[in-house]
Amino acid sequence: MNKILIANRGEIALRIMRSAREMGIKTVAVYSEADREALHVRYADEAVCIGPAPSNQSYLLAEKIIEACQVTGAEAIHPGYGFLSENAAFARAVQAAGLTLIGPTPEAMEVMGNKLSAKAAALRYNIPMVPGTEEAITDLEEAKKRAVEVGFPILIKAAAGGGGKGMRVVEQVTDFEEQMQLAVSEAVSAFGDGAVFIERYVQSPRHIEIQVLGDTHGNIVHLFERECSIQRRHQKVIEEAPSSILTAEIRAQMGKCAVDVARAVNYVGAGTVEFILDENLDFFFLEMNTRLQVEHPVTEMITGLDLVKEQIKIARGERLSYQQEDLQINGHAIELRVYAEDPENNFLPDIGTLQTYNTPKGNGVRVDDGFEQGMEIPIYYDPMIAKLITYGQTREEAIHRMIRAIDEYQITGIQTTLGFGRFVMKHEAFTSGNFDTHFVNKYFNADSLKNEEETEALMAAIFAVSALKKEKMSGSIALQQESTSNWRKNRINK
Ligand code: MV4
Repeated sequence: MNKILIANRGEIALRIMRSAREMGIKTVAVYSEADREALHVRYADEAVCIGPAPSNQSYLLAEKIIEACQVTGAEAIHPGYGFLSENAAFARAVQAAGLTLIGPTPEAMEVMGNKLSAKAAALRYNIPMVPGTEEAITDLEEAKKRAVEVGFPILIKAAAGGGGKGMRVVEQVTDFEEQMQLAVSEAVSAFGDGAVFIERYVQSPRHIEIQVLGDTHGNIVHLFERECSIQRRHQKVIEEAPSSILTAEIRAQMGKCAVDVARAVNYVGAGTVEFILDENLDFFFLEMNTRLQVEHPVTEMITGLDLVKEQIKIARGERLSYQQEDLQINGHAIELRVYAEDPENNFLPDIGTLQTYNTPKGNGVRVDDGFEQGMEIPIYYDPMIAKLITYGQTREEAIHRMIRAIDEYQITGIQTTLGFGRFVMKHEAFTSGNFDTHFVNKYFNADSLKNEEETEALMAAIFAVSALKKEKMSGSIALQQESTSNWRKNRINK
């Protein structure tokens, strides 16, 4: 494999290219008209424009991407996450064109792309699952009987949904019929597939996922867990590895289950098996994501592996160079997704130019980003600016390092989730490890960042006054002080 094409943009395209370059592999970028000046285009050895800004006219066009391979002589495609990364039809088209997809087989994508077929595959290996229906609901009365058996509240899920889309909580049996009809028509319009099923609703779950790697020789290992319980509206904001709640025993059990789920579809490549953990520390399989995930860096930090290099080696047909017993957790890592969103305004996406953009540096800090100062955040794509990852020997050290890194991060021109990250890092529920997926709703509101801002504003005022005093004493020092007070002012915008 001498040359690979990266069918993605932003931080993940850069991140993949960096690993490829370290392996002596040439890289080809593809880009839309909105990304002409993007860093991933500049970083690649070659770049091909594949269409206008909207992703359905560029990054989602399978033919354009395959054509770009043929034009440049790229032999393999890394799809990153999102876009075409879990599209079985794309995986088939890549194969048919005589190219290699750095990822799982189309068959594995298909089975895991539907929650009911995913559960059916997992059932063959006796994986714990939330009580509910194992098939799509066809008979309303039968379903209602099952719901009563399972016990309310229950959750209606769309088989074709994923990542929280198409879910509905039903509190009591008298609401069942109405909610069921709404769920089906929603599923039809959102996914073109009205298949729905029910599960008992786990009220205060923690979201824990296991990273797996499978090679083309039938070897499958897991790389332990990531916890992603701090999310809002099904969008993860903070992830960490390991989880603060798992015991070594549960970790081993979950790991084994994840490997079995992967084995059920002869999984090849990097994948993630998602579980929820209830108050009794019982865990249940939910779904499998057949791609490299946004939050993969925390796993890299605690295992010392480069997941993209592993993916490439697997795609080249190499065997995994380690067994499960060789792998261990070292230290603790936390990731904060820095979104161009305003936490004080219901996390509304914020658009604009990165007037100031300075990333934190130093020991144990990793920033995966795709922007530079002066660049505009395009409105066409995901509003994630960067991933800020900190590593420490202990969870406490990783948290303190995250706070330090957030304080160093300077972004002006747009609102970001940095201040929200600081709020979480300092919150007792998070530091004690006593939290669940309802953290944001339970503890965070628009006023949560107010106190912090007032302190910062006060500090800025003190700086300004002292600058003014010094200005009276000497004109030359005043200039220096003025820049300090500006920096303070910028910090308030975070
Ligand atoms: C659940 C659940 C509770 N009970 N299933 C959300 C994402 C998708 N992968 C599955 N998800 C969930 N499935 C049962 N039976 C809780 C979640 C869930 C969640 C639900 C509501 C609000 C936020 C959530 C965050 C993580 C998981």
